[in-house]
Amino acid sequence: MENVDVARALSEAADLMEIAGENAFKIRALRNAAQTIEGLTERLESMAEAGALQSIPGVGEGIATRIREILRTGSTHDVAAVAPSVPRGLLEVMRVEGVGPKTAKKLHDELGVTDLASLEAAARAGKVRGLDRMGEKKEEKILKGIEAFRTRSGRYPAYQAYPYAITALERLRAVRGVARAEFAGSLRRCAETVGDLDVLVAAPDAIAPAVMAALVEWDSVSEVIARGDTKTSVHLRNGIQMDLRVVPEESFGAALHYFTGSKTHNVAIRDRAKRMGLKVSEWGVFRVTKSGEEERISGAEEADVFREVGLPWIPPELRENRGEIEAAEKGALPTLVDLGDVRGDVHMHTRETDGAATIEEMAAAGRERGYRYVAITDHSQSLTVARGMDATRLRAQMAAIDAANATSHGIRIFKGIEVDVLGDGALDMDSDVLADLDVVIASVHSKMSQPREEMTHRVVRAIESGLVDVVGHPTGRIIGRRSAFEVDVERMIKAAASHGVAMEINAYPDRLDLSDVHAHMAKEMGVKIVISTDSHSPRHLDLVRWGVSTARRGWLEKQDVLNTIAEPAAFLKALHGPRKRGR
Ligand code: DGT
Ligand code: CA
Ligand code: CA
Ligand code: ZN
Repeated sequence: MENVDVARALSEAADLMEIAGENAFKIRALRNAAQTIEGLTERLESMAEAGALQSIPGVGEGIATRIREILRTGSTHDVAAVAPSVPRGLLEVMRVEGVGPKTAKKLHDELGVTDLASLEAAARAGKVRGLDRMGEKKEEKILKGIEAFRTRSGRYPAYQAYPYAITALERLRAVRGVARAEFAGSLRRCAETVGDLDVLVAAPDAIAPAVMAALVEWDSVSEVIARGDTKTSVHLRNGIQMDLRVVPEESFGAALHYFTGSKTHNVAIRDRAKRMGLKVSEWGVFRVTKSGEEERISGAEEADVFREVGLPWIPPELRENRGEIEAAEKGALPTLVDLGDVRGDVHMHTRETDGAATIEEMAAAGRERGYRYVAITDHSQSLTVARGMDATRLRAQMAAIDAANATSHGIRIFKGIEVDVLGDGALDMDSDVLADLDVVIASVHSKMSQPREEMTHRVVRAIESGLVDVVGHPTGRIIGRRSAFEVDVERMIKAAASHGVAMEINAYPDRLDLSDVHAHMAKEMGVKIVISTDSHSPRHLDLVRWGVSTARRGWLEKQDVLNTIAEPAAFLKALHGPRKRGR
Protein backbone atom coordinates (compact mmCIF):
# COMPACT_ATOMS: atom_id res chain seq x y z
CA MET A 1 0.00 0.00 0.00
CA GLU A 2 1.31 3.42 -0.97
CA ASN A 3 1.41 6.49 1.25
CA VAL A 4 -1.25 8.23 -0.85
CA ASP A 5 -3.63 5.37 -0.16
CA VAL A 6 -3.06 5.73 3.56
CA ALA A 7 -3.59 9.48 3.29
CA ARG A 8 -6.85 8.95 1.43
CA ALA A 9 -8.07 6.39 3.97
CA LEU A 10 -7.33 8.83 6.80
CA SER A 11 -9.15 11.74 5.22
CA GLU A 12 -12.08 9.55 4.27
CA ALA A 13 -12.30 8.39 7.86
CA ALA A 14 -12.31 12.06 8.91
CA ASP A 15 -15.16 12.85 6.51
CA LEU A 16 -17.28 9.94 7.71
CA MET A 17 -16.60 10.83 11.33
CA GLU A 18 -17.68 14.39 10.70
CA ILE A 19 -21.03 13.18 9.38
CA ALA A 20 -21.35 10.98 12.43
CA GLY A 21 -20.76 14.05 14.61
CA GLU A 22 -17.54 12.80 16.18
CA ASN A 23 -15.05 14.89 18.12
CA ALA A 24 -13.78 17.81 16.01
CA PHE A 25 -10.21 17.67 17.33
CA LYS A 26 -9.90 14.02 16.45
CA ILE A 27 -11.14 14.78 12.95
CA ARG A 28 -8.70 17.67 12.54
CA ALA A 29 -5.82 15.45 13.64
CA LEU A 30 -6.71 12.84 11.01
CA ARG A 31 -6.87 15.47 8.26
CA ASN A 32 -3.54 17.00 9.27
CA ALA A 33 -1.91 13.59 9.33
CA ALA A 34 -3.31 12.80 5.87
CA GLN A 35 -1.81 15.97 4.47
CA THR A 36 1.59 15.34 6.01
CA ILE A 37 1.68 11.79 4.72
CA GLU A 38 0.94 12.85 1.16
CA GLY A 39 4.16 14.81 1.08
CA LEU A 40 6.28 12.17 2.76
CA THR A 41 8.98 10.61 0.59
CA GLU A 42 9.75 7.75 2.95
CA ARG A 43 7.39 4.81 2.69
CA LEU A 44 5.02 4.33 5.60
CA GLU A 45 5.29 0.57 5.26
CA SER A 46 9.01 0.67 5.88
CA MET A 47 8.60 3.20 8.66
CA ALA A 48 5.95 1.08 10.36
CA GLU A 49 8.24 -1.94 10.18
CA ALA A 50 11.04 0.07 11.76
CA GLY A 51 8.67 1.36 14.47
CA ALA A 52 9.37 4.90 13.28
CA LEU A 53 5.89 6.21 12.53
CA GLN A 54 5.89 8.60 15.46
CA SER A 55 8.94 10.40 14.10
CA ILE A 56 6.56 11.94 11.53
CA PRO A 57 5.51 15.43 12.65
CA GLY A 58 1.91 15.41 13.90
CA VAL A 59 1.78 11.64 14.25
CA GLY A 60 1.23 10.53 17.82
CA GLU A 61 0.29 7.16 19.19
CA GLY A 62 -3.35 7.37 18.09
CA ILE A 63 -2.56 8.23 14.47
CA ALA A 64 0.27 5.69 14.37
CA THR A 65 -2.16 2.98 15.44
CA ARG A 66 -4.55 4.02 12.68
CA ILE A 67 -1.80 4.00 10.06
CA ARG A 68 -0.88 0.46 11.05
CA GLU A 69 -4.56 -0.53 10.83
CA ILE A 70 -4.80 0.94 7.34
CA LEU A 71 -1.62 -0.79 6.21
CA ARG A 72 -3.05 -4.05 7.47
CA THR A 73 -6.72 -3.78 6.54
CA GLY A 74 -7.13 -0.73 4.31
CA SER A 75 -9.25 1.12 6.83
CA THR A 76 -9.41 2.29 10.45
CA HIS A 77 -11.57 1.17 13.34
CA ASP A 78 -13.17 4.65 13.29
CA VAL A 79 -14.83 3.85 9.98
CA ALA A 80 -16.11 0.55 11.31
CA ALA A 81 -17.39 2.33 14.41
CA VAL A 82 -19.50 4.83 12.45
CA ALA A 83 -20.39 2.43 9.63
CA PRO A 84 -23.87 1.43 10.86
CA SER A 85 -25.07 5.04 10.77
CA VAL A 86 -22.87 6.46 8.00
CA PRO A 87 -22.70 4.60 4.66
CA ARG A 88 -19.43 4.85 2.73
CA GLY A 89 -21.27 6.02 -0.38
CA LEU A 90 -21.56 9.42 1.29
CA LEU A 91 -17.86 9.94 0.57
CA GLU A 92 -18.77 10.37 -3.07
CA VAL A 93 -21.71 12.58 -2.20
CA MET A 94 -19.34 14.93 -0.37
CA ARG A 95 -17.22 15.30 -3.49
CA VAL A 96 -20.12 16.96 -5.28
CA GLU A 97 -19.60 20.72 -5.50
CA GLY A 98 -21.60 22.49 -2.78
CA VAL A 99 -22.07 19.41 -0.62
CA GLY A 100 -19.96 19.23 2.53
CA PRO A 101 -20.28 16.93 5.52
CA LYS A 102 -23.15 18.99 7.00
CA THR A 103 -25.24 18.87 3.85
CA ALA A 104 -24.41 15.21 3.33
CA LYS A 105 -25.63 14.48 6.84
CA LYS A 106 -28.87 16.34 6.21
CA LEU A 107 -29.43 14.55 2.90
CA HIS A 108 -28.79 11.23 4.57
CA ASP A 109 -30.85 11.78 7.71
CA GLU A 110 -33.87 13.35 6.02
CA LEU A 111 -33.96 11.81 2.54
CA GLY A 112 -32.15 8.55 3.08
CA VAL A 113 -29.40 9.47 0.60
CA THR A 114 -26.63 6.88 0.80
CA ASP A 115 -24.64 7.46 -2.39
CA LEU A 116 -24.43 9.46 -5.61
CA ALA A 117 -27.25 7.54 -7.28
CA SER A 118 -29.73 8.05 -4.48
CA LEU A 119 -28.77 11.73 -4.27
CA GLU A 120 -29.44 12.13 -7.97
CA ALA A 121 -32.78 10.36 -7.68
CA ALA A 122 -33.82 12.57 -4.76
CA ALA A 123 -32.77 15.75 -6.57
CA ARG A 124 -34.55 14.75 -9.79
CA ALA A 125 -37.69 14.00 -7.82
CA GLY A 126 -37.56 17.54 -6.42
CA LYS A 127 -37.14 16.36 -2.84
CA VAL A 128 -33.93 18.27 -2.10
CA ARG A 129 -35.49 21.73 -2.48
CA GLY A 130 -37.88 21.01 0.37
CA LEU A 131 -35.12 20.68 2.94
CA ASP A 132 -34.26 23.43 5.39
CA ARG A 133 -32.02 26.10 3.72
CA MET A 134 -31.83 24.25 0.40
CA GLY A 135 -34.28 25.51 -2.22
CA GLU A 136 -34.67 24.98 -5.94
CA LYS A 137 -31.41 26.70 -6.88
CA LYS A 138 -29.37 24.52 -4.58
CA GLU A 139 -31.06 21.44 -5.98
CA GLU A 140 -30.14 22.48 -9.50
CA LYS A 141 -26.60 23.13 -8.40
CA ILE A 142 -26.35 19.67 -6.91
CA LEU A 143 -27.53 18.04 -10.13
CA LYS A 144 -24.97 20.04 -12.08
CA GLY A 145 -22.38 19.08 -9.52
CA ILE A 146 -23.14 15.38 -9.90
CA GLU A 147 -22.71 15.65 -13.63
CA ALA A 148 -19.43 17.50 -13.25
CA PHE A 149 -18.20 14.99 -10.70
CA ARG A 150 -18.95 12.14 -13.06
CA THR A 151 -17.23 13.66 -16.07
CA ARG A 152 -14.12 14.86 -14.31
CA SER A 153 -14.00 13.67 -10.70
CA GLY A 154 -12.84 17.14 -9.71
CA ARG A 155 -9.32 17.24 -11.06
CA TYR A 156 -7.83 17.43 -14.54
CA PRO A 157 -4.59 16.05 -15.87
CA ALA A 158 -2.35 19.11 -16.13
CA TYR A 159 -1.86 18.77 -19.88
CA GLN A 160 -5.59 19.25 -20.43
CA ALA A 161 -5.55 22.55 -18.56
CA TYR A 162 -2.21 23.87 -19.74
CA PRO A 163 -3.23 25.13 -23.19
CA TYR A 164 -6.03 27.20 -21.64
CA ALA A 165 -3.58 28.84 -19.28
CA ILE A 166 -1.26 29.72 -22.15
CA THR A 167 -4.04 31.28 -24.23
CA ALA A 168 -5.37 33.18 -21.23
CA LEU A 169 -1.92 34.67 -20.65
CA GLU A 170 -1.72 35.80 -24.26
CA ARG A 171 -5.07 37.55 -23.99
CA LEU A 172 -4.26 39.20 -20.69
CA ARG A 173 -0.81 40.38 -21.77
CA ALA A 174 -2.44 42.07 -24.73
CA VAL A 175 -4.49 44.37 -22.48
CA ARG A 176 -3.07 47.89 -22.52
CA GLY A 177 -1.44 48.71 -19.17
CA VAL A 178 -0.79 45.12 -18.14
CA ALA A 179 2.80 44.85 -16.99
CA ARG A 180 3.06 41.11 -16.39
CA ALA A 181 0.91 37.99 -16.45
CA GLU A 182 1.84 34.50 -15.26
CA PHE A 183 0.06 31.36 -14.18
CA ALA A 184 0.65 30.11 -10.67
CA GLY A 185 -0.79 27.30 -8.52
CA SER A 186 -0.38 23.59 -9.11
CA LEU A 187 0.11 24.14 -12.84
CA ARG A 188 3.24 26.20 -12.23
CA ARG A 189 4.49 23.56 -9.81
CA CYS A 190 4.03 21.10 -12.69
CA ALA A 191 1.74 18.89 -10.64
CA GLU A 192 0.30 16.00 -12.63
CA THR A 193 -3.29 17.08 -12.05
CA VAL A 194 -4.78 20.48 -11.32
CA GLY A 195 -7.91 21.40 -9.39
CA ASP A 196 -8.18 24.84 -10.93
CA LEU A 197 -6.05 27.36 -12.78
CA ASP A 198 -4.62 30.39 -11.03
CA VAL A 199 -3.62 33.34 -13.15
CA LEU A 200 -1.94 36.47 -11.91
CA VAL A 201 -1.71 39.87 -13.58
CA ALA A 202 0.30 42.93 -12.54
CA ALA A 203 -1.54 46.13 -13.43
CA PRO A 204 -2.55 49.44 -11.87
CA ASP A 205 -5.99 49.52 -10.19
CA ALA A 206 -7.41 51.60 -13.01
CA ILE A 207 -6.64 48.86 -15.50
CA ALA A 208 -8.19 46.01 -13.49
CA PRO A 209 -11.70 46.30 -15.01
CA ALA A 210 -10.26 46.00 -18.52
CA VAL A 211 -8.29 42.94 -17.43
CA MET A 212 -11.41 41.29 -16.01
CA ALA A 213 -13.29 42.14 -19.19
CA ALA A 214 -10.59 40.51 -21.31
CA LEU A 215 -11.12 37.30 -19.38
CA VAL A 216 -14.91 37.13 -19.27
CA GLU A 217 -15.20 38.04 -22.97
CA TRP A 218 -12.95 35.16 -23.96
CA ASP A 219 -14.97 32.61 -25.93
CA SER A 220 -13.49 29.75 -23.92
CA VAL A 221 -15.32 31.04 -20.85
CA SER A 222 -18.64 29.30 -20.33
CA GLU A 223 -19.72 30.85 -17.05
CA VAL A 224 -18.66 33.71 -14.79
CA ILE A 225 -18.75 32.47 -11.22
CA ALA A 226 -17.70 35.69 -9.48
CA ARG A 227 -16.52 39.03 -10.78
CA GLY A 228 -14.80 41.56 -8.54
CA ASP A 229 -12.27 44.38 -8.61
CA THR A 230 -9.23 42.26 -7.89
CA LYS A 231 -10.45 38.71 -8.45
CA THR A 232 -12.62 37.04 -11.06
CA SER A 233 -13.48 33.34 -11.26
CA VAL A 234 -14.85 31.64 -14.36
CA HIS A 235 -15.60 28.19 -15.66
CA LEU A 236 -14.02 27.29 -18.96
CA ARG A 237 -15.75 25.25 -21.63
CA ASN A 238 -14.01 22.06 -20.59
CA GLY A 239 -15.38 22.55 -17.07
CA ILE A 240 -12.22 23.71 -15.39
CA GLN A 241 -12.25 26.76 -13.15
CA MET A 242 -9.89 29.68 -13.62
CA ASP A 243 -9.16 32.24 -10.90
CA LEU A 244 -7.73 35.53 -12.10
CA ARG A 245 -6.18 38.00 -9.68
CA VAL A 246 -4.93 41.49 -10.45
CA VAL A 247 -2.25 42.91 -8.16
CA PRO A 248 -0.12 46.06 -8.19
CA GLU A 249 3.26 45.60 -9.83
CA GLU A 250 5.11 46.11 -6.55
CA SER A 251 3.35 43.03 -5.12
CA PHE A 252 3.64 40.78 -8.13
CA GLY A 253 6.56 38.70 -6.88
CA ALA A 254 5.04 38.11 -3.47
CA ALA A 255 1.68 37.24 -5.04
CA LEU A 256 3.31 34.90 -7.54
CA HIS A 257 5.05 33.12 -4.70
CA TYR A 258 1.90 32.95 -2.60
CA PHE A 259 -0.40 31.68 -5.35
CA THR A 260 2.15 29.23 -6.64
CA GLY A 261 2.05 27.46 -3.32
CA SER A 262 1.92 24.77 -2.34
CA LYS A 263 -0.03 25.64 0.73
CA THR A 264 2.31 23.66 2.99
CA HIS A 265 5.37 25.28 1.39
CA ASN A 266 3.82 28.71 2.01
CA VAL A 267 3.13 27.91 5.62
CA ALA A 268 6.73 26.83 6.14
CA ILE A 269 8.07 30.00 4.49
CA ARG A 270 5.73 32.16 6.51
CA ASP A 271 6.77 30.49 9.78
CA ARG A 272 10.39 30.97 8.87
CA ALA A 273 9.76 34.65 8.16
CA LYS A 274 8.01 35.06 11.48
CA ARG A 275 11.00 33.68 13.34
CA MET A 276 13.08 36.35 11.60
CA GLY A 277 10.76 39.18 12.62
CA LEU A 278 9.27 39.37 9.12
CA LYS A 279 5.87 38.87 7.62
CA VAL A 280 5.38 37.32 4.20
CA SER A 281 2.00 37.66 2.52
CA GLU A 282 0.65 37.88 -1.00
CA TRP A 283 1.19 41.67 -0.76
CA GLY A 284 4.87 41.63 0.00
CA VAL A 285 7.51 41.12 2.64
CA PHE A 286 7.19 43.29 5.73
CA ARG A 287 9.37 43.99 8.74
CA VAL A 288 7.37 43.83 11.94
CA THR A 289 8.51 46.47 14.43
CA LYS A 290 8.47 46.03 18.20
CA SER A 291 5.29 48.07 18.42
CA GLY A 292 3.71 45.64 15.94
CA GLU A 293 3.75 47.94 12.93
CA GLU A 294 4.47 46.50 9.53
CA GLU A 295 6.92 48.15 7.23
CA ARG A 296 7.06 46.94 3.66
CA ILE A 297 10.53 45.97 2.50
CA SER A 298 10.05 44.22 -0.87
CA GLY A 299 7.89 41.93 -3.00
CA ALA A 300 8.05 42.98 -6.65
CA GLU A 301 10.07 39.90 -7.60
CA GLU A 302 9.56 36.35 -6.44
CA ALA A 303 13.24 36.07 -5.56
CA ASP A 304 12.69 38.90 -3.03
CA VAL A 305 10.63 36.60 -0.85
CA PHE A 306 13.29 33.92 -0.75
CA ARG A 307 16.12 36.41 -0.29
CA GLU A 308 14.47 38.11 2.69
CA VAL A 309 14.12 34.80 4.48
CA GLY A 310 17.74 33.93 3.71
CA LEU A 311 17.19 31.38 0.97
CA PRO A 312 18.07 31.00 -2.71
CA TRP A 313 15.17 30.93 -5.17
CA ILE A 314 13.53 27.49 -5.13
CA PRO A 315 12.16 26.08 -8.41
CA PRO A 316 8.33 25.79 -8.29
CA GLU A 317 8.46 22.03 -8.94
CA LEU A 318 10.11 21.53 -5.55
CA ARG A 319 7.69 23.63 -3.52
CA GLU A 320 5.80 20.81 -1.87
CA ASN A 321 7.40 21.07 1.56
CA ARG A 322 9.24 17.84 0.95
CA GLY A 323 12.54 19.10 2.30
CA GLU A 324 13.23 21.86 -0.24
CA ILE A 325 13.52 24.58 2.40
CA GLU A 326 16.03 22.57 4.42
CA ALA A 327 17.99 21.79 1.23
CA ALA A 328 17.95 25.44 0.19
CA GLU A 329 19.20 26.44 3.62
CA LYS A 330 22.15 24.07 3.33
CA GLY A 331 22.92 25.16 -0.23
CA ALA A 332 22.01 21.63 -1.27
CA LEU A 333 19.18 22.23 -3.75
CA PRO A 334 19.47 19.88 -6.72
CA THR A 335 20.41 21.31 -10.11
CA LEU A 336 17.30 20.00 -11.78
CA VAL A 337 17.40 18.27 -15.14
CA ASP A 338 16.24 20.54 -17.96
CA LEU A 339 14.32 19.94 -21.16
CA GLY A 340 17.44 20.99 -23.09
CA ASP A 341 19.47 18.25 -21.39
CA VAL A 342 17.52 15.49 -23.16
CA ARG A 343 19.50 14.13 -26.11
CA GLY A 344 17.44 11.18 -27.30
CA ASP A 345 14.15 9.34 -26.95
CA VAL A 346 14.20 5.57 -26.59
CA HIS A 347 10.55 4.48 -26.48
CA MET A 348 8.45 4.85 -29.62
CA HIS A 349 6.20 2.85 -31.90
CA THR A 350 5.82 2.64 -35.67
CA ARG A 351 3.22 1.39 -38.12
CA GLU A 352 4.70 -2.07 -37.67
CA THR A 353 2.52 -2.28 -34.53
CA ASP A 354 0.22 0.47 -33.22
CA GLY A 355 2.16 3.58 -34.26
CA ALA A 356 1.14 5.93 -37.07
CA ALA A 357 4.47 6.55 -38.83
CA THR A 358 7.49 4.79 -40.31
CA ILE A 359 10.93 4.26 -38.84
CA GLU A 360 12.31 7.07 -41.01
CA GLU A 361 9.55 9.49 -40.03
CA MET A 362 10.08 8.86 -36.33
CA ALA A 363 13.85 9.28 -36.75
CA ALA A 364 13.29 12.54 -38.64
CA ALA A 365 11.13 13.81 -35.77
CA GLY A 366 13.98 13.05 -33.39
CA ARG A 367 16.48 14.82 -35.62
CA GLU A 368 14.21 17.88 -35.79
CA ARG A 369 14.32 18.08 -32.03
CA GLY A 370 18.10 17.98 -32.18
CA TYR A 371 18.34 14.47 -30.73
CA ARG A 372 21.38 12.27 -31.28
CA TYR A 373 19.43 9.02 -31.15
CA VAL A 374 16.00 7.41 -31.02
CA ALA A 375 14.99 3.82 -30.36
CA ILE A 376 12.22 2.03 -32.21
CA THR A 377 10.48 -0.11 -29.61
CA ASP A 378 7.38 -1.76 -31.04
CA HIS A 379 5.19 -4.25 -29.21
CA SER A 380 5.64 -8.01 -28.85
CA GLN A 381 3.21 -10.64 -30.06
CA SER A 382 1.06 -11.24 -27.00
CA LEU A 383 -0.24 -7.69 -27.32
CA THR A 384 -2.55 -8.66 -30.14
CA VAL A 385 -4.62 -5.45 -30.00
CA ALA A 386 -1.47 -3.60 -31.07
CA ARG A 387 -0.55 -6.24 -33.70
CA GLY A 388 2.52 -7.17 -31.66
CA MET A 389 5.53 -8.71 -33.45
CA ASP A 390 6.88 -12.23 -33.29
CA ALA A 391 10.61 -12.95 -33.65
CA THR A 392 10.44 -13.13 -37.45
CA ARG A 393 8.84 -9.73 -37.82
CA LEU A 394 11.21 -8.24 -35.25
CA ARG A 395 14.25 -9.62 -37.16
CA ALA A 396 12.86 -8.04 -40.32
CA GLN A 397 12.39 -4.71 -38.54
CA MET A 398 15.94 -4.88 -37.22
CA ALA A 399 17.17 -5.24 -40.80
CA ALA A 400 15.03 -2.28 -41.84
CA ILE A 401 16.61 -0.20 -39.05
CA ASP A 402 20.09 -1.16 -40.24
CA ALA A 403 19.10 0.03 -43.71
CA ALA A 404 17.67 3.27 -42.34
CA ASN A 405 20.83 3.92 -40.34
CA ALA A 406 22.88 3.45 -43.50
CA THR A 407 21.04 6.24 -45.29
CA SER A 408 19.94 8.61 -42.53
CA HIS A 409 22.42 11.13 -41.20
CA GLY A 410 22.78 13.00 -37.98
CA ILE A 411 20.82 10.60 -35.84
CA ARG A 412 21.34 7.03 -34.72
CA ILE A 413 18.35 4.70 -34.73
CA PHE A 414 18.54 2.03 -32.06
CA LYS A 415 16.94 -1.37 -32.47
CA GLY A 416 14.56 -2.03 -29.64
CA ILE A 417 11.37 -3.56 -28.38
CA GLU A 418 8.73 -2.94 -25.77
CA VAL A 419 8.40 -6.56 -24.76
CA ASP A 420 5.43 -7.72 -22.74
CA VAL A 421 6.06 -9.15 -19.32
CA LEU A 422 3.79 -12.20 -19.33
CA GLY A 423 1.66 -13.18 -16.36
CA ASP A 424 4.40 -15.28 -14.77
CA GLY A 425 7.20 -12.78 -15.41
CA ALA A 426 8.55 -14.45 -18.55
CA LEU A 427 9.38 -12.18 -21.49
CA ASP A 428 7.27 -12.37 -24.63
CA MET A 429 10.24 -12.83 -27.03
CA ASP A 430 13.07 -15.30 -27.61
CA SER A 431 16.06 -14.39 -25.50
CA ASP A 432 18.53 -14.69 -28.38
CA VAL A 433 16.64 -11.96 -30.28
CA LEU A 434 16.44 -9.78 -27.18
CA ALA A 435 20.19 -10.14 -26.71
CA ASP A 436 20.75 -8.68 -30.19
CA LEU A 437 18.77 -5.50 -29.48
CA ASP A 438 20.08 -2.14 -28.30
CA VAL A 439 17.13 -1.23 -26.10
CA VAL A 440 14.85 -3.70 -24.34
CA ILE A 441 11.93 -2.16 -22.49
CA ALA A 442 9.85 -4.58 -20.44
CA SER A 443 6.24 -3.55 -19.80
CA VAL A 444 3.15 -5.01 -18.20
CA HIS A 445 0.10 -4.72 -20.49
CA SER A 446 -2.05 -7.62 -19.34
CA LYS A 447 -3.42 -9.27 -16.19
CA MET A 448 -3.17 -6.00 -14.35
CA SER A 449 -5.41 -7.05 -11.49
CA GLN A 450 -2.98 -9.66 -10.18
CA PRO A 451 -2.52 -9.60 -6.42
CA ARG A 452 0.33 -7.48 -5.17
CA GLU A 453 2.72 -10.34 -4.39
CA GLU A 454 2.22 -11.96 -7.77
CA MET A 455 2.64 -8.70 -9.66
CA THR A 456 5.75 -7.74 -7.73
CA HIS A 457 7.28 -11.16 -8.30
CA ARG A 458 6.35 -10.94 -11.98
CA VAL A 459 8.12 -7.65 -12.59
CA VAL A 460 11.10 -8.55 -10.43
CA ARG A 461 11.52 -11.76 -12.43
CA ALA A 462 11.66 -9.72 -15.64
CA ILE A 463 14.23 -7.39 -14.08
CA GLU A 464 16.34 -10.37 -13.00
CA SER A 465 16.30 -11.90 -16.49
CA GLY A 466 19.48 -10.09 -17.49
CA LEU A 467 17.81 -9.23 -20.81
CA VAL A 468 15.94 -6.07 -19.80
CA ASP A 469 17.35 -2.53 -19.93
CA VAL A 470 14.35 -0.47 -18.83
CA VAL A 471 11.09 -1.12 -17.01
CA GLY A 472 8.39 0.67 -19.04
CA HIS A 473 5.58 2.64 -17.36
CA PRO A 474 6.33 0.70 -14.16
CA THR A 475 3.00 1.06 -12.32
CA GLY A 476 0.56 1.04 -15.23
CA ARG A 477 -1.55 3.95 -14.08
CA ILE A 478 -3.55 6.21 -16.38
CA ILE A 479 -4.20 9.50 -14.61
CA GLY A 480 -7.91 10.05 -13.99
CA ARG A 481 -8.87 6.67 -15.49
CA ARG A 482 -6.96 3.76 -14.06
CA SER A 483 -5.04 3.56 -10.83
CA ALA A 484 -1.67 1.92 -10.63
CA PHE A 485 -1.75 -1.84 -10.42
CA GLU A 486 -0.95 -3.38 -7.07
CA VAL A 487 2.81 -3.64 -6.93
CA ASP A 488 5.51 -3.12 -4.36
CA VAL A 489 7.32 -0.25 -6.05
CA GLU A 490 10.08 -0.21 -3.48
CA ARG A 491 10.93 -3.86 -4.10
CA MET A 492 10.76 -3.31 -7.83
CA ILE A 493 13.21 -0.41 -7.56
CA LYS A 494 15.46 -2.40 -5.25
CA ALA A 495 15.63 -5.21 -7.80
CA ALA A 496 16.37 -2.69 -10.56
CA ALA A 497 19.18 -1.27 -8.44
CA SER A 498 20.87 -4.60 -7.91
CA HIS A 499 20.57 -5.61 -11.58
CA GLY A 500 21.54 -2.27 -13.10
CA VAL A 501 18.17 -1.90 -14.80
CA ALA A 502 16.80 1.59 -15.47
CA MET A 503 13.26 2.77 -14.76
CA GLU A 504 11.21 4.77 -17.20
CA ILE A 505 9.44 8.03 -16.60
CA ASN A 506 6.85 7.62 -19.27
CA ALA A 507 6.24 11.18 -20.45
CA TYR A 508 2.86 10.47 -21.96
CA PRO A 509 0.98 13.11 -19.95
CA ASP A 510 -1.77 10.87 -18.65
CA ARG A 511 0.80 8.31 -17.52
CA LEU A 512 3.74 10.16 -15.92
CA ASP A 513 4.83 6.80 -14.66
CA LEU A 514 7.06 6.60 -12.59
CA SER A 515 5.47 9.42 -10.65
CA ASP A 516 7.49 12.22 -9.05
CA VAL A 517 7.61 10.52 -5.65
CA HIS A 518 8.66 7.15 -7.08
CA ALA A 519 11.24 8.76 -9.36
CA HIS A 520 12.73 10.37 -6.26
CA MET A 521 12.74 6.99 -4.55
CA ALA A 522 14.59 5.51 -7.54
CA LYS A 523 17.19 8.26 -7.41
CA GLU A 524 17.72 7.71 -3.70
CA MET A 525 18.22 4.00 -4.32
CA GLY A 526 20.71 4.60 -7.10
CA VAL A 527 18.52 3.60 -10.04
CA LYS A 528 18.94 5.49 -13.31
CA ILE A 529 15.94 6.98 -15.05
CA VAL A 530 15.08 7.15 -18.74
CA ILE A 531 12.58 9.83 -19.76
CA SER A 532 10.66 8.49 -22.76
CA THR A 533 7.62 9.64 -24.70
CA ASP A 534 6.19 6.28 -25.80
CA SER A 535 5.39 8.13 -29.03
CA HIS A 536 2.88 6.68 -31.43
CA SER A 537 3.33 9.48 -33.97
CA PRO A 538 6.08 12.03 -34.72
CA ARG A 539 4.34 14.87 -32.86
CA HIS A 540 4.26 12.88 -29.66
CA LEU A 541 7.98 13.46 -29.26
CA ASP A 542 7.10 16.91 -27.93
CA LEU A 543 5.45 15.31 -24.90
CA VAL A 544 8.91 14.88 -23.41
CA ARG A 545 8.41 18.12 -21.46
CA TRP A 546 5.84 16.45 -19.21
CA GLY A 547 8.31 13.73 -18.38
CA VAL A 548 10.98 16.30 -17.61
CA SER A 549 8.55 18.11 -15.30
CA THR A 550 7.89 14.89 -13.43
CA ALA A 551 11.63 14.25 -13.18
CA ARG A 552 12.14 17.75 -11.78
CA ARG A 553 9.39 17.20 -9.23
CA GLY A 554 11.29 14.05 -8.26
CA TRP A 555 14.44 16.14 -7.63
CA LEU A 556 16.29 14.49 -10.53
CA GLU A 557 19.47 16.01 -11.90
CA LYS A 558 21.04 15.55 -15.30
CA GLN A 559 23.28 12.71 -14.13
CA ASP A 560 20.25 10.76 -12.88
CA VAL A 561 18.74 10.60 -16.38
CA LEU A 562 20.46 8.33 -18.90
CA ASN A 563 19.10 9.92 -22.05
CA THR A 564 20.87 13.16 -21.24
CA ILE A 565 24.02 11.41 -22.47
CA ALA A 566 24.75 12.84 -25.92
CA GLU A 567 26.92 10.19 -27.57
CA PRO A 568 24.82 7.23 -28.79
CA ALA A 569 27.54 4.72 -27.93
CA ALA A 570 28.08 6.22 -24.47
CA PHE A 571 24.35 6.13 -23.86
CA LEU A 572 24.16 2.43 -24.75
CA LYS A 573 27.14 1.65 -22.57
CA ALA A 574 25.54 3.36 -19.60
CA LEU A 575 22.21 1.70 -20.32
CA HIS A 576 23.63 -1.80 -20.59
CA GLY A 577 26.15 -1.69 -17.78
CA PRO A 578 27.77 -5.08 -17.50
CA ARG A 579 24.86 -6.81 -19.29
CA LYS A 580 26.02 -6.56 -22.87
CA ARG A 581 29.69 -5.77 -22.41
CA GLY A 582 31.78 -6.16 -25.51
CA ARG A 583 28.98 -5.55 -27.98
P1 DGT B 1 -5.11 22.78 -7.08
O1 DGT B 1 -5.79 23.98 -7.62
O2 DGT B 1 -5.95 22.00 -6.16
O3 DGT B 1 -4.51 21.93 -8.13
O4 DGT B 1 -3.86 23.25 -6.17
P2 DGT B 1 -3.27 24.71 -5.98
O5 DGT B 1 -1.99 24.54 -5.26
O6 DGT B 1 -3.23 25.44 -7.26
O7 DGT B 1 -4.28 25.36 -4.92
P3 DGT B 1 -5.30 26.54 -5.03
O8 DGT B 1 -5.74 26.83 -6.41
O9 DGT B 1 -6.34 26.25 -4.03
O10 DGT B 1 -4.49 27.79 -4.46
C1 DGT B 1 -3.38 28.31 -5.16
C2 DGT B 1 -2.28 28.61 -4.18
O11 DGT B 1 -2.68 29.66 -3.31
C3 DGT B 1 -1.91 27.47 -3.27
O12 DGT B 1 -1.00 26.58 -3.87
C4 DGT B 1 -1.29 28.21 -2.12
C5 DGT B 1 -2.09 29.47 -2.03
N1 DGT B 1 -3.14 29.31 -1.02
C6 DGT B 1 -4.45 29.13 -1.24
N2 DGT B 1 -5.10 29.03 -0.07
C7 DGT B 1 -4.18 29.14 0.89
C8 DGT B 1 -4.23 29.11 2.32
O13 DGT B 1 -5.27 28.94 2.95
N3 DGT B 1 -3.05 29.25 2.97
C9 DGT B 1 -1.86 29.45 2.32
N4 DGT B 1 -0.75 29.57 3.03
N5 DGT B 1 -1.78 29.45 1.00
C10 DGT B 1 -2.92 29.32 0.29
CA1 CA C 1 -5.09 25.91 -8.49
CA1 CA D 1 -7.41 28.50 -7.17
ZN1 ZN E 1 3.45 0.22 -23.18
